[in-house]
Amino acid sequence: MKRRTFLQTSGFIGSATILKSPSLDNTSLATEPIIIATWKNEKGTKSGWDKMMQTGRALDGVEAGAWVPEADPNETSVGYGGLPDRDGHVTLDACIMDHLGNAGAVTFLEGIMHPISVARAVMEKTPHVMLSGAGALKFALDQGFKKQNLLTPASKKAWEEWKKESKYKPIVNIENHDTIGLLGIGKAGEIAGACSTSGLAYKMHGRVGDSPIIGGAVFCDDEVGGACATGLGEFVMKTLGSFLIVEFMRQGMSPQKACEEAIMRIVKRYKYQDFQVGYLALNKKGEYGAYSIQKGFNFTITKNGITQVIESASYMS
Ligand code: SD4
Repeated sequence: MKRRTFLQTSGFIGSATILKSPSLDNTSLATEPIIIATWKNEKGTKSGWDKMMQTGRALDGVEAGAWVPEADPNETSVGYGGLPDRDGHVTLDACIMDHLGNAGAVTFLEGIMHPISVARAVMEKTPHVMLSGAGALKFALDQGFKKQNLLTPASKKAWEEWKKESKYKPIVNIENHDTIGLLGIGKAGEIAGACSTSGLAYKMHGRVGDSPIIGGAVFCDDEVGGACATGLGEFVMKTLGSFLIVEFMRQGMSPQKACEEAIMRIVKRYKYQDFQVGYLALNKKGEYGAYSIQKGFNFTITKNGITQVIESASYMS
């Protein structure tokens, strides 16, 4: 029996849809719609904004924002064109979370251009939060996603160059990595978040980073706000950064202060700082903040249809 048929006959789809169907009527209007993303992602936030203006929903906005780098062959950290692992496989991690606390994620997924939409399907159409590897691919295919080769000639060439030296050190280049993390506030004032990546270039086969981890790369709580992460995922995972930031904001910290405290948690606990982590936070008033370990982290905002790229403050000057 196909998994989809199983879910339908077992009643999972029906019950999941009822439980998870977002109703925007009961959220208090706190702010103007806004969409914010890690790195220089103007096309992503703009496209997410446009989608959000059509449907009103933050969840649609953050998903549509992620589609842009996922489909862009020149973005070497996300989806199509992503740099492969050390064995030449482009493996994808993504997650999404809505204002009701529903969440979906995929890890170690190969051959699907839009992992963010598979993550959303996991959230909306299964009783689970996360599907991985072959199981995630099977679910995606059952849902109608098409399998394709995501390793572009340029990324293959870069990998072949890398193989000549094959030094395995998980360097996250400070300027040139573009995992997309997004936070949005929709027309009813509700918050949602998403993240999509092909992970660290030349990682070990099977390595999964923070990007599909709810509470790691993304966390939202509609009473407080949301946070998302980029950079060396191992440190985001070990400190559960996005969850931590939302909890700091719950205690009254501004988004800026909360990002700073979460970065300091990493800096203090793991004494060395030769890697990058960047955090972005948005509270329900529409205030945002960002902070990173190294210089060079920036983020993009679209609000009132106007898009801006802003340089983040950082711990290392
Ligand atoms: C990871 N956090 O897989 C991701 C990498 C990243 O921009 O953010 N790259 O660890």
